Amino acid sequence: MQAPNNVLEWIDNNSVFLILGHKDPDGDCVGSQLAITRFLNRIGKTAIPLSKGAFKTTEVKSYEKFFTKNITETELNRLQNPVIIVLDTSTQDRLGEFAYLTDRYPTLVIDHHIAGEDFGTLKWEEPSAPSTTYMVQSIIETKTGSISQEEAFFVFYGLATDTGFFRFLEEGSAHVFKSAARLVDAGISPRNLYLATQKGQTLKSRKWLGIMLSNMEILCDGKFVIFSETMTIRNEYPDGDRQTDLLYNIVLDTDQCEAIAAIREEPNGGCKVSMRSKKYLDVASIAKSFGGGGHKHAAGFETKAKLESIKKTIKSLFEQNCK
Ligand SMILES: [Mn+2]
Repeated sequence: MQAPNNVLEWIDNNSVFLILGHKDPDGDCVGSQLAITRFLNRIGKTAIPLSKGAFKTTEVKSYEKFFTKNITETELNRLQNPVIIVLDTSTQDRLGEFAYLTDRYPTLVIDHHIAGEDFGTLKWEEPSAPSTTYMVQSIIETKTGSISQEEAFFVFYGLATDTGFFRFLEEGSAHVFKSAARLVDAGISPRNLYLATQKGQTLKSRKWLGIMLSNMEILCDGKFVIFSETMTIRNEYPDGDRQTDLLYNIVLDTDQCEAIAAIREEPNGGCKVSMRSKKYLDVASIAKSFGGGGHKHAAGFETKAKLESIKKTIKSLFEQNCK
């Protein structure tokens, strides 16, 4: 992939960058923010990665220390003509508390999702890219012909986490492996990087898995599964002890399972619902009907409904697809 000329020129023409990502960052968000920061520093530019977090998951926790969490008016005024690069989101409200900065300074948006929102002074959206870091890698390589080991680590981090360590890639993705090969050539160890993604996992999280698995409700001979997480469970198992992706995958990887819904009770009495599907069920359209959103295979929504009542609704939606 070749980074577009107008993106490269934008980087050439500016020297002070505020690097933003979405709130509740994931591995790709953190990886792309830190890779581009290191790269801009390497070519003699100032780059400040900003993020309020929350750095909840083990995947991102250890990178929290690299981010600036607050920037004062005085600090902003001291910067010489700053510009903004937004990574891994193309909607302004996903930026959380730093969104106001994009009303103030010219903004370049780089993302592999297409939101269709009119946002940013300049926008590079590439839905065919497997991760935002993949796009950042092409900027780095197009501009300098090489990538540093540290930059390569952060790029690989985003690529590996967004592709489930390459498991989600389909036919025609040889170019992704070629890019990854260049990162390994730059000196990174995929094994060490995998261990880094698991850092901070607790034995208690395995007990949480056990509780969630023993409480799961199986519908349509295992085609659909519903998890319920009450406040009682949540209070006992803090965020760092919840391994939701692992839970979903353990179940979705079985022969029978097509989709799961995980209902989580919230302190306000309502619920958050996350859904995943494997092949055909479009969970995004279900989420949309409740005012949420997402992709065909991963979507979610929030509701004021109580756990038992939303569970009943989802049960009947799933059962309509039993066949
Ligand atoms: Mn991403």
